[in-house]
Amino acid sequence: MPDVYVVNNGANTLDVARNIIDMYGLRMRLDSGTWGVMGISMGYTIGAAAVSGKRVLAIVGDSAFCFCGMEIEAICRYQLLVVALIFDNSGIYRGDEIGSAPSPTGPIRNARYGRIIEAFGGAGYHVTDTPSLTKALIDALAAGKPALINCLMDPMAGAESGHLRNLNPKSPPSNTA
Ligand SMILES: Cc1ncc(C[n+]2csc(CCOP(=O)(O)OP(=O)(O)O)c2C)c(N)n1
Repeated sequence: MPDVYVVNNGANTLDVARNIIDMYGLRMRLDSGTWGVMGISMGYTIGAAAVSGKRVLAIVGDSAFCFCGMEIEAICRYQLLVVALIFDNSGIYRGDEIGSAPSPTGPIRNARYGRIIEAFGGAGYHVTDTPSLTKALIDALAAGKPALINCLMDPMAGAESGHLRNLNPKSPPSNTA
């Protein structure tokens, strides 16, 4: 997508998008950098849209969005050319096992994030498969007004990001001799 800024935040959502989405211009892809700090996405998005006047596509995990989602109000107030695309697996890395009790740290299951932007006059989409995601994205980018696409995913999609546990210090073996 030449001429569209991409902002990216999340864990798997960040890792995968980083690897597969091409960049067509210098500094047209903004993300949280090495340590993946959550909550930067809507601020970076507003900055990129306000300064450049160009369209901005923010691709974010549902947890990442929850850190800063109310900025959608500012995006609508200033009528910025922003499309927020939420990859909603109802979890951090991944959602809960089907049938299990909801984890206290994972975002709410089956949320309707599209309704947040509708409250402020933007366009909300709710999609559950690839063809409807493609159509919503094309329509939203063409519409020239703030939009939010909630892409509901399989909660089992995803893995621990970065395998950071491999880097944690390990206790020495206990000396029982
Ligand atoms: C400020 C801050 N708090 C907490 C974390 C820990 N953290 C790492 S990834 C993540 C959320 C990832 O879930 P999501 O955004 O839904 O992306 P997914 O992996 O599901 O695609 C959190 C809370 C962090 N990186 N930054």
